Amino acid sequence: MGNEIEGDQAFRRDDLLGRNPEMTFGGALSFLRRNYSRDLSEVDIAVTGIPFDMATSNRPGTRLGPRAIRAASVGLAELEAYPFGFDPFKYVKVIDYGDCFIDYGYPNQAPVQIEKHALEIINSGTMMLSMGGDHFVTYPLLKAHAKKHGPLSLIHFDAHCDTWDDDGQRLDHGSMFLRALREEIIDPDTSVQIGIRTHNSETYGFTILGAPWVHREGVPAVVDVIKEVVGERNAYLTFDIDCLDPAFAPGTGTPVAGGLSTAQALDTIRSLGDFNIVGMDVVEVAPSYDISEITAIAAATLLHDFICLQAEKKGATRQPFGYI
Ligand SMILES: [Mn+2]
Repeated sequence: MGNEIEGDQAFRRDDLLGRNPEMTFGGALSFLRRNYSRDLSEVDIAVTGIPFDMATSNRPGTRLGPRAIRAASVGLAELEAYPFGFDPFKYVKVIDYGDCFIDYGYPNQAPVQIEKHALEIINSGTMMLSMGGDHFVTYPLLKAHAKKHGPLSLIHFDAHCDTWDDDGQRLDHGSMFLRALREEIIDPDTSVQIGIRTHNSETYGFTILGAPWVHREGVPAVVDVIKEVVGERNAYLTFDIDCLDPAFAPGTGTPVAGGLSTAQALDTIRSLGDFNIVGMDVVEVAPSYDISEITAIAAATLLHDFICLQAEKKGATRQPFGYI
């Protein structure tokens, strides 16, 4: 597995598995140093950026999220994965698929471009992990995934429920889950929203685990509820980085106090290995407001850990290092 090439694995490696030596401070920045490629044959997971932020209600800048997450991922691209204790790339073939092309002059075309980009990947049988972009991008991503898998359960981490009402036409990062519900591409009765701390007069049938509840009851209780509500169904995982407290994710457009810690979020994600999650995104990373890459590192780690869960499905087993 791998070969003896040193550096710039993003375009020099000739094997999708394994890792080669790389400078954390140099080299071409692909996600986790995986090969940049658009060849989906034999690929298990394609990671791709969706640099769209024209549906943002408050501070813009998430179009720069994918490149920041790629840069922050370098620290996770060496050593065995923690706390898993294995190299996920011995088990899963992962590529960096580059970014979805978005013409900023025609924002209304973006949903179609994003859905088409997603269908290219998932229709080949490859799992898609997306880096936003504002949270609106999840709407076309969900549409694409529902075309393949049927109506999906949503496992949704966020400070906001994103179910405010609109006219069905707006590009708005706060209304797309109500639209998705009305279009029956998600099923609220088997969906959970976690970390919410903004009021909405309607739940629309979602099970809502507010941030205060998560702090009081703890991560195992969160996982129990997800098990009960989502169960074995096909689910889509969407992680709005503003689910994390602004102390842990300052680099985002609509921060809200009182959120989850990065540790709570990672502990939760690391407990989702038994679910049938068909796709994932991490959205709303806005590097201009970030400090010392705090937010981008959290986003990169969430995606990295989800990849490790897929490696476990392919036979990798956790090798704990001390008490974990
Ligand atoms: Mn959101």
